[in-house]
Formats: sequence, C-alpha cells, structure tokens
Amino acid sequence: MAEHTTVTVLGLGAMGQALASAFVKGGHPTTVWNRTAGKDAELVAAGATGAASVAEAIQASQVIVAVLLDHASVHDTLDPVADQLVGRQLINLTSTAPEQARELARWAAGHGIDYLDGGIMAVPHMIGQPGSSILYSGSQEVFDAHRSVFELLGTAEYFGDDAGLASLYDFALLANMYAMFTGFMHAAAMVASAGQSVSDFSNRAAAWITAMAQGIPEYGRMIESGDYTTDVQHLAFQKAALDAIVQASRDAGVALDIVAPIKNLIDRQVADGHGALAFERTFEELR
Ligand code: FVH
Repeated sequence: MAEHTTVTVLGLGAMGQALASAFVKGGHPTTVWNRTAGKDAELVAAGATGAASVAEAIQASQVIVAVLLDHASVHDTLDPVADQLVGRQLINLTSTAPEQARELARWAAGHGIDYLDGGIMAVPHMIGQPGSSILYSGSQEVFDAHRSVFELLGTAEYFGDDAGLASLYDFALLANMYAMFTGFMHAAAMVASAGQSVSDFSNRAAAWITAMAQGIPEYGRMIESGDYTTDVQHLAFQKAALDAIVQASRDAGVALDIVAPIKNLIDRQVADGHGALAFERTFEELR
C-alpha cells in the first residue's frame, strides 16, 4: 500500500526540498508546491510533479506534508484551501510551539481534516540518512497508516494524541542544544583571550562534553526520585566553582551573558538553604 501513497509537499525551502527528494527516491508519486515559483526545478527533473497552486497540490495527494516557515505561514497557506483538505491526512512538519501545534490540531478537527504534527530532529542533508529522527504526535491512525512513508525521512517515533507533544520534545531538545552550543561560544572566547587556538580547543571541548553527557541519564533518575541528597559536589561546592568561572571570564574580558545566569541560579538555591543538595535540584528551581 505504502508504495502507492501519493504525497504532496507544501514549502520548498531547504527542508521541504530534502523531504520531497526522499519521497521521490522512495518511489512515491510526489507533488510539490512553493509560494515563490521556480524552486521545484530539481525535484521535477527527479520525477516530482510541480503544482501551480496550493489547491492543485492538495488535490494530487492523500498525504499532505506542510514544511513552511512558521505557524502563521501554515495558516496563510492552508486557511484558503481547508475544504479541499477534508478526508486527507495533513502532516505539519513546520516548527511551531506546542500550543501552536494544538491550535492547528483544533483547526484541522474543526474542518474534518486528519492531523499529525511533527518535529524534525535533523538538518536537510541528514534527511533519509542515519541519525535523522522525526518526532510525531496527534492522530495515531495517521501515524500508523503512513509510518513506512515517514521512515523514508528518518526514524519515526510517536508520542501520543496530544498534538503539542512532538514539538514540546523538539523544543526541549533544541533548548538543551542551544544552551550547550552557547556554552561552547563562551568557552572558546575564554581560550581565545589568551591567544590559544579555538580550532584545537573545539576538539577538546567536543570530547569533554561527550564524556560529561554520559551523566545525563543519572540526572534524570535523581530528578524523578525527588531525592537530591548527595555527598559529592553539592550546590555550595558548585557555587565556589561558578564564582571562580565568573571571575575567570571577567578577567578574560568575556561577556557574562552565559555564565552569570547559571551563577545566579546556584547562588539563589544556596541562599535559600539548599547548599547541601545536589546540582540536580536546579531542576526544581527552574520549573
Ligand atoms: N533547515 C533546518 O535545518 C531546520 C531543521 C529542523 C526543522 N526546521 C524547520 O523546518 C521548517 C522549514 O525550514 P526550511 O529550512 O525549509 O526553511 P526555509 O528554507 O527558510 O524555507 C521556508 C519556506 O516557507 C515558505 N514560506 C514562508 N512564509 C510563507 C508564507 N507566508 N506562505 C507560504 N509559504 C511561506 C517559504 O516560501 P518562499 O519564501 O520560498 O516563497 C519557503 O518555502 C521551518 O519551520 C524550520 O524551523 C528546519
């Protein structure tokens, strides 16, 4: 059945082109549309069908994949053609906040459209390659029916019928990633202040972060237990470390945007009497 599933991709930015290309390679009759004309040339040459309008693109397929800029662009594109989506499966892979995904799910339900939301954990060149992962939530029926089509893009994982869950996980992972990457920018600026090679340092930082990340599952276990007692490296110990890191950063002339908020988080917990507890208690301070 999946071999014959017709797929339309709305939006031919970098990601839309990568997704459409994977569907074409996977043997699915694929129709593509983009607001600005002229972005479908390579895909058409590879076997896709270019549609002149959104309505034409939707009529061509059972599965409609939207991969547009943001929440507003999804409504801009789909509101005028909602009636034509009825009875088709809409898969929204545009990055939207969880509440925006839920709003789209309600909008779709109100029009009788089957809706599945997704969060793409990959960059365009990774699509269809090992390491690409896409998180889904919303209609389980849609997910189950088209899972083999989705797996052309990367591993496909379903999080439940709350349409906002996929993007909640997506944005939680991105928040984690951005904090890590900006941490590297801070560290690189410190090293560069002494004329050291940022390039050499980046290899060292990658190895260090990879090794330290092995402790994250243990963080999760402690947080779920709710027991933050520890006999090693409690928050008061961490406070001393953060005070020194802030001092070293200041001495290096590096802006404190990244490390000062971390120091503040730890200082606040120590001031509130939690100094003997583990660093993982920071979870309670944040939520
Ligand atoms: N690229 C990436 O690495 C990330 C990886 C994780 C997931 N994101 C999300 O995927 C969505 C699309 O990203 P993209 O990389 O394809 O983005 P662009 O290359 O900037 O293309 C944007 C497309 O959206 C169209 N568009 C924008 N506004 C409207 C609108 N109001 N009505 C209709 N279409 C619109 C735009 O069309 P045009 O400017 O060419 O006419 C592009 O097709 C995104 O949510 C990422 O966060 C990608």
